[in-house]
Amino acid sequence: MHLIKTLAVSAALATTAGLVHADETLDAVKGKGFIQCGVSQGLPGFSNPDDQGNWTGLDVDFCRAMAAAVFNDAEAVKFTPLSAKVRFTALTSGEIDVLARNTTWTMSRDSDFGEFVGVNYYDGQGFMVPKALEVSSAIELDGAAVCTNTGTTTELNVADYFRANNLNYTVVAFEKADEVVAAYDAGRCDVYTTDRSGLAAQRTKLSKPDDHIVLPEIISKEPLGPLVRHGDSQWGDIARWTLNCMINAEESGITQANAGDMATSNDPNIKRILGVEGDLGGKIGLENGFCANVVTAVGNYGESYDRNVGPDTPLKLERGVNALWSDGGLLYAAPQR
Ligand SMILES: N[C@@H](CCC(=O)N[C@@H](CS)C(=O)NCC(=O)O)C(=O)O
Repeated sequence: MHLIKTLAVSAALATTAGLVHADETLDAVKGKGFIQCGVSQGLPGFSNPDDQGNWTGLDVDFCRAMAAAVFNDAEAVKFTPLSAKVRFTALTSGEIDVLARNTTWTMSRDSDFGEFVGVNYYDGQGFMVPKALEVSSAIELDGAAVCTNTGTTTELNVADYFRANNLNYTVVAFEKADEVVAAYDAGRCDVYTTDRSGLAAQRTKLSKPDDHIVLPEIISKEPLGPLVRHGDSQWGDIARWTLNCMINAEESGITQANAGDMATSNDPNIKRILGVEGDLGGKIGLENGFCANVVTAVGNYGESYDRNVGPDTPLKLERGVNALWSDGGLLYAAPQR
């Protein structure tokens, strides 16, 4: 009797203590007709608005892919630009449904703020300096003024790096990324440090990009990926399998152009990925053809990579560790079966 009462009380407390989001994001999203996706305030290649407010980028494609998975409409998504500092509160408060914003998966974030569903870009932190500084290694940066963003792993890693190497430095930190770029461009600091993909992106905004070099050191692991709130495993599954779908599609040769034709393939794996066989979509509250809808609307992971950050874009990032495992990279999605 006592036990039953205690359980009833804790269930009531759990509800009032904010677990109200559990298992209801999909319903809420369907009710309003779109996904609210938290993105950066403007990071070319990842999430960046043009003059008309049209967003593009690898993270934006992930948001659109989720919209295609849920609504078969990649436009059924709205974007909330967030600074690094406020991004997690936006997720935990319910302001956004998913955060796809060059966010590093760490243990404390995974426990404090939400559930990371995978990695859409494997990165590491680097340093950019003006060529005029005549520095060729980070180890020569003793006494440097370092420009960076607040609320990031970047701040923490740079502190670790300088401490571990007995180097002194001063931080020049801003909440807005464009303020960091402006300060560095104006010579208010000697070094710009962030994820290497971020350096490639922000470099395009400098007044003379060719006057700067990225130093060889990679001082951290930055597995960047989307996350959802804790406590809603169905919504987490939808996000996770949207990402896995894009990676598995690339591995199986399914592209934006051929996704329709591939439905008639004899390959059972391709049939399952496209939902022509099996009921995998239904298991997570979606249509069985959710992945076909994703690839038709947005393309596979490699297509999104090439379009947004690859060698033919201003960021010029080689696939490197972001290649499929079968090509020697780290991208390895769990099977759709
Ligand atoms: N991956 C790191 C850094 C993320 C970060 O916020 N980087 C800055 C510098 S590249 C940024 O996204 N700026 C773009 C913006 O705030 O719009 C983290 O998760 O803490």
